[in-house]
Amino acid sequence: MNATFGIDDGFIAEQNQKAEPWLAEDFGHLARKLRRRNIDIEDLVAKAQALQVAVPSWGVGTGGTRFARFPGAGEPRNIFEKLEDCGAIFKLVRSTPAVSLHIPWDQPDSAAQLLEFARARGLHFDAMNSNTFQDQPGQELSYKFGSLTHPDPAVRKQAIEHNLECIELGKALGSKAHTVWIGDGGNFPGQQHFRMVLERYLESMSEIYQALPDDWRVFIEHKFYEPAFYSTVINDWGTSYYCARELGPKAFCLVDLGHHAPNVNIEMIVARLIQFGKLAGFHFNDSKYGDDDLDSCSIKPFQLFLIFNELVDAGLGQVPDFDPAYMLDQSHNITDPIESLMMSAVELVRSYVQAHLVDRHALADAQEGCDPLRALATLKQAFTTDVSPILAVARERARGAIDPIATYRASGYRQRKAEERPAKKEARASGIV
Ligand code: LRH
Ligand code: MN
Repeated sequence: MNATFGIDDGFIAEQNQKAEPWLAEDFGHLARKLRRRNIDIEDLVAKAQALQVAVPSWGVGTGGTRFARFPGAGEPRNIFEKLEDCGAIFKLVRSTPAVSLHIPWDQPDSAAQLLEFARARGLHFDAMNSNTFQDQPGQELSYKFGSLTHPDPAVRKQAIEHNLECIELGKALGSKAHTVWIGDGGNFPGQQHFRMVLERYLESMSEIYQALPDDWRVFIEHKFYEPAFYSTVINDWGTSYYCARELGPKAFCLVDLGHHAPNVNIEMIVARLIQFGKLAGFHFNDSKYGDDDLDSCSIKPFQLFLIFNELVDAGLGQVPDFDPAYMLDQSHNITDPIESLMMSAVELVRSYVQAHLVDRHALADAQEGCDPLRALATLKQAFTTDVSPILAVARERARGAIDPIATYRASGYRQRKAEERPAKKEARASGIV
């Protein structure tokens, strides 16, 4: 692969110089404010640097809806160009060293070559993702009426084998987890026997479970609807939890924030899955209506803070084997995906650091003292604390950008990629998908 443009540390340091004076002032001021709360700001910088988030390989290309997709300039055309963009994001925000692959979208010719390419950019591979919600060219049997729960055992076998291939590839790439999301369900009352299809799901998943190496985990991802619009086999956390328990200690429940009906109390679902020892981790995004896959923290920032409040409380409470996977799963239809992913990664770290600002003694006091307003005020004090200087210092000390978006735009990365990656002629749309 011939040399391509990349953002170098020198350029980032140069851009940071402009911002250092005001950052030092803001950081000093915040340090004094937090000291009054007996909080050492350096502890929070360390926390900010500790949070690691995985970027979805499918998130660096422009997303779309069934109505249209408006490709941007310099779209990545293959997994290597996707990793290049993930590398640029990591260079600037320093909290995204992991990439989650989706198979077969990212199927490499050589796993070793892909691993080397990733490592050269400081990247490693997080959970693998299988795909039995689309039919691939040349695929023998269709997933039109389901995959792991399809009435035809041959289709279920085909879907199981695909998942086993994903795990084999993941082993070669150093991944330690496999995410299974299936769109199986029905569009009509009577189309599926609800109890039968769940039995079939467990039968199929137990074959996938058996193939897991000892140090791997399988993540079950529930979703309340879409692509099925009447019933979905794995539709909520309760069904996911039941299946994870039935499958065994290596099975866990993945919470994609957009996979819940509006106004569902997701932070309480997180607390339950933590308590039951079955929280796999997250696909972070935001939404207003359905599975909108909007940028994390763009619609409901307080909800994201409340979720991290549960995670930090569990972490401080030394909940055994508490090791949730943090992944973004977003679709960027109108923004530069790199900018959206950087801003989302920054907002996850922000919510995590703010959750460490919660005065847990005061909160417990208010809870046990039946003082709801004081409890809310204790959370709000943390949520309304502007921790931006901490996040910027954490990035800068890790040779990242104080202002990732401004530095990215100043680098001209997107324009350079537009030159390096001439756009493929898009076929004329022939109707809505
Ligand atoms: C399903 C989902 C799943 C992925 C896909 C790209 O809505 O969240 O995690 O496989 O999006
Ligand atoms: Mn998801």
